[in-house]
Amino acid sequence: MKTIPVVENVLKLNDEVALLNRRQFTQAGVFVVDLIGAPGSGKTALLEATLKALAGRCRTGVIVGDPATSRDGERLGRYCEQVVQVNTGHGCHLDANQVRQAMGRLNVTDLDLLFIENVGNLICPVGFDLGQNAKVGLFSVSEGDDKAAKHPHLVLTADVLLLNKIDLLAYVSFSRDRFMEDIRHLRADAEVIELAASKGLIKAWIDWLLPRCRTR
Ligand SMILES: Nc1nc2c(ncn2[C@@H]2O[C@H](COP(=O)(O)OP(=O)(O)OP(=O)(O)O)[C@@H](O)[C@H]2O)c(=O)[nH]1
Ligand SMILES: [Mg+2]
Ligand SMILES: [Zn+2]
Repeated sequence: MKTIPVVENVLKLNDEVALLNRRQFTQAGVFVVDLIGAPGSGKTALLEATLKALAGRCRTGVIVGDPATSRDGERLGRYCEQVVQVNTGHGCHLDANQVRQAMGRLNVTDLDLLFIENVGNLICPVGFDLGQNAKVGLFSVSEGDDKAAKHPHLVLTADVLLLNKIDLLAYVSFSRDRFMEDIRHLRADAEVIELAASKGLIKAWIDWLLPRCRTR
């Protein structure tokens, strides 16, 4: 009987390109953060506040993925010279090759810290290695307190979890206890930082970031 070839690892090519990206980032001495969160959870707001807070302390760049528009790139370009927008069209995540192409438009050797704002989605961005040093999972209180439990792969693989929009806690039915209990159930050692990005309440996040990047 004829043997049908089976492709066992569809992510193999992605992983090979991610390895090249990681090597280049390491050589350049840049710390790379892959920021993953649902649409509207506040990824760009967090990066706006972060770039503002790090100005003069750390040389920053951003690769930002969205299906369409360069709106986030324009928002972030106000705070940082090196910004590249990637439009993914029908694609609901960034892959290592898109990041590699974007890297070609940046001077990574001039950066200490590179943020990758992934496409708003809590599912497949988690599975695509981009060559990052840290994967950051962003949730927000307006999405509901069940999102960590529903997206265990992000909780299990993120280096740190962020809970944004805590200024809205009084206005939405979000149980912080239930959210934390779900996370602890999946992973007792998970680190969770609370933020209100659009209000500039991001100090604990900056304290997490700074020791990880080379500062001037
Ligand atoms: N109240 C409040 N609103 C926030 C906060 N952070 C972000 N927002 C608002 O949430 C909305 C979405 O924020 P964005 O930063 O565009 O979200 P995003 O995750 O980048 O969205 P996509 O790129 O479209 O996936 C905007 O209206 C922000 O002003 C916060 O901490 N508190
Ligand atoms: Mg955004
Ligand atoms: Zn996808």
